[in-house]
Amino acid sequence: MTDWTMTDPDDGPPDGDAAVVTKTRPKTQKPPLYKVLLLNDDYTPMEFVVHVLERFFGMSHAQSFEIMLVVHKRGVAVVGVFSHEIAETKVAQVMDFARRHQHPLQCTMEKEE
Ligand code: TYC
Repeated sequence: MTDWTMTDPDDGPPDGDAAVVTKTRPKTQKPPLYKVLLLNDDYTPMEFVVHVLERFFGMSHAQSFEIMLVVHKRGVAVVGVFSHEIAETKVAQVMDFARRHQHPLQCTMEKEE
C-alpha cells in the first residue's frame, strides 16, 4: 500500500521566508486510477448486464443498454474509472452478483497508463 503522505514535495530544507507560498511543486504525484472493464460472454442475458450497469455504475437504462451493446459487439468496454479501492469494490460487487445469479459475466480492473 503506497503511503501518499510520503510523496509530499515539501520535504526539503525549511522555507526560510514563510510569506513565499506560491512556488511550483513538481514532485507532487496523483494516485493512479483504474479502469473497470466488463467482458462479453455467450451466456449472460443482455437484460442482466443492463441491470448490473444501472445498479453498480449508476447509469441510466438507455446508457446501460448502449454500453451493454458495445461489450456484446466488441468484446469489452470500460464502464468506469475509479481509485484502486473503489474499482476493487465494483469488481467484487459485479462478480458476486453474477455468481449469485449463476451467470458467467466477468468484470476486471486495469491500471490507467
Ligand atoms: N453476449 C451476451 C448475449 O448475447 C450479452 C452480454 C453482453 C454478455 C455484455 C456479457 O458483458 C456482457 N446474451
